[in-house]
Amino acid sequence: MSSYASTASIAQIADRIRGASHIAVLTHARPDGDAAGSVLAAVRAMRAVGLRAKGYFCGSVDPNIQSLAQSDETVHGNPPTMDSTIDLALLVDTGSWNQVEPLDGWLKSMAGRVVGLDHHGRGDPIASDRVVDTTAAAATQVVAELVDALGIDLRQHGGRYSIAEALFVGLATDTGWFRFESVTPAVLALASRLLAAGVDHTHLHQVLEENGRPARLGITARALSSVTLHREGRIAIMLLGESDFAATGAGSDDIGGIVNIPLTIRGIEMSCLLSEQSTGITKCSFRSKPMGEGHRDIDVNAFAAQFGGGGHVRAAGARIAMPLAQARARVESAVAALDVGGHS
Ligand SMILES: [Mn+2]
Repeated sequence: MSSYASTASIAQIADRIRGASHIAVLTHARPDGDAAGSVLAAVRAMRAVGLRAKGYFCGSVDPNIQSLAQSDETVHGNPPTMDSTIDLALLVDTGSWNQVEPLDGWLKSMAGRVVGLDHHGRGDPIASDRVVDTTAAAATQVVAELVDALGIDLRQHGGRYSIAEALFVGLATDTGWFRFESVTPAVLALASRLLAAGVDHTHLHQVLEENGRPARLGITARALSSVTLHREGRIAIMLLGESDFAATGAGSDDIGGIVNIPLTIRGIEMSCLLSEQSTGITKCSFRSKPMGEGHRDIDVNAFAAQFGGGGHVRAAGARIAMPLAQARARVESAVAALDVGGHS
């Protein structure tokens, strides 16, 4: 995992793409806004230069996110059926075998014919040629460089939505709609270009953030009523069991963002949401917030790594192959051992 870094330039990735004829664009299972936005922007850009390209999604896909794709832009399956004429795979927003598990056999069969664009600090050498830019707030920031290298206008459409809109979705969702520390002048400069290219940002916000099912209220209430505070109130843990999903009619697509709610409270610097996916698997989401000058903030990427997961300093996740009660015990003991409250 330590050698996960760029092995190629954007220009070299663009050359590999121009030299291919049929490209599969892949991302991590259960694609979020950045993963899906990266896939859709890349597919639209490749089609605009005359290549055959399609996005492949694995695991459950939030219907609001899926609604951003044209029907012929993506294939969904577990694993999806891969066309035998595909001669190059582009992997975006991940480089970890454990995030592409449904496709690992196929990806291994494509060894040497996989290129990657990512912004995560951890990963595996799945893509021999890859650009890993950990300073990018979103993978779509890296994909935007590829679109520019291919010489494609950001206003090119895949039907209802443009390349610019797909790039914006990744940039906005991975920065908490431009709130996180990862927001730099480069992020806002790209956002400015995207708005100038016609992005309807209030429409995209409505589609992605104001479009929940009523069951979301019930599952949110259950998550909040489960909160326990640890380490003198610095760390919140919330638990959702299978019975909570059954009682409220909610599914795993209905809980996005709930993990952030405890961070609205003064003094809480880390929030954990443990949700039982099915008997034997507990999905864990971890978030932290900056506590100001001189404070040694919690790195949830490092925290998640203890459970085989990862992500970013402020947002990470893991899947623990245990039922909720046992996963809770594992996370609570890791929380008890965490070095908190110090100064840098
Ligand atoms: Mn991302």
